Amino acid sequence: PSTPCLPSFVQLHRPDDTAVRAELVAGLALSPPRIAPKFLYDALGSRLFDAITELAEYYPTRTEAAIFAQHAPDMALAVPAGAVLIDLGAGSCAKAARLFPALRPAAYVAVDISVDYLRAALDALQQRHPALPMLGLGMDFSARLALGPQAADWLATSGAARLPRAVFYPGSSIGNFSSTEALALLRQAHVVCAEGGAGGGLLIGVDRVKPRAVLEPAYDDALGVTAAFNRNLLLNVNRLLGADFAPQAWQHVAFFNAEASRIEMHLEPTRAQTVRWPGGERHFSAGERLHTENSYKWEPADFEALLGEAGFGAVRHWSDQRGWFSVFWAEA
Ligand code: AVI
Repeated sequence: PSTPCLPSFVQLHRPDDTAVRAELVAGLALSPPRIAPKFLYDALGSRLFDAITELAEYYPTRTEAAIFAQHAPDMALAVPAGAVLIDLGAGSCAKAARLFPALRPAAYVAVDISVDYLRAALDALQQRHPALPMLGLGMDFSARLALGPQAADWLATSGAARLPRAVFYPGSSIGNFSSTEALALLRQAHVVCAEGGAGGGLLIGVDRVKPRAVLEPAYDDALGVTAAFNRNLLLNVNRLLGADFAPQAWQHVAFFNAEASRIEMHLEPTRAQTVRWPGGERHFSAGERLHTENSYKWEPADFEALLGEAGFGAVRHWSDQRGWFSVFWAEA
């Protein structure tokens, strides 16, 4: 019997503390001020997001899961078997793992900002799939997506260098980028696919435009979990910057901006206040909002056009009965 694989791990360049502080200070100095949504995801923020996906109001996760469950056999006809499955923002790796039986990948690359988050998940997954080579790749692909030479070496050693690549980007995480940023990321994903063997492509989940009455509660739930998720960003900024945000003095604001086709999340101070950190401060007048996230909602035709602009070819499209969410396979 062959020896079971052990997952490999590579951590690429991580922004240092000075760069992170500089990014936060620059965002706070803007008018209106903004903090990038990646700062929502410290350890507690990631748990709060997991809780959001369980909420009755938050339809995207379960709608996408139902699309994958229903159409996996059809997807398996489009996505080449024996590909390298490259999972962007893998987290617990659960979504990709559910697709292993249908897609039968030859190797699995789980990409997340930190390999520390991936370690336990990949170790457990490797136990369940002992013969599947697995790599945990730590990088902030929201800044730039490229696998890099260490991952290329690992693919070569695993005999996977010339296999087709299926980049997997579920959850409508692409919606947290503006169309310009999304296009840049999709172009980079296209390069990653094109560097593998023929037949590769991108399997991506995208949330769609729908009535405000459905969208807004999904981002402002009755239990206040999304409010806690949003306000927790202030605690993360306090830790990273040494700032003194008082989360109880900020309220969660979320609404659908129909003109821009996006949910906007903001934090609004309930009273005028000055926030201080070593070497700086920012005065907020009452009601002066801190913008923390956009979540773009796409019409399928517009998203298909974006895929084409990014260099992808033929596109397959699956949706749910209500037309709330879309999954696309776009050939490289
Ligand atoms: C991760 N991302 C796709 C979520 C979304 O729906 O935009 C983040 C989120 N923000 C508030 N609720 C969920």
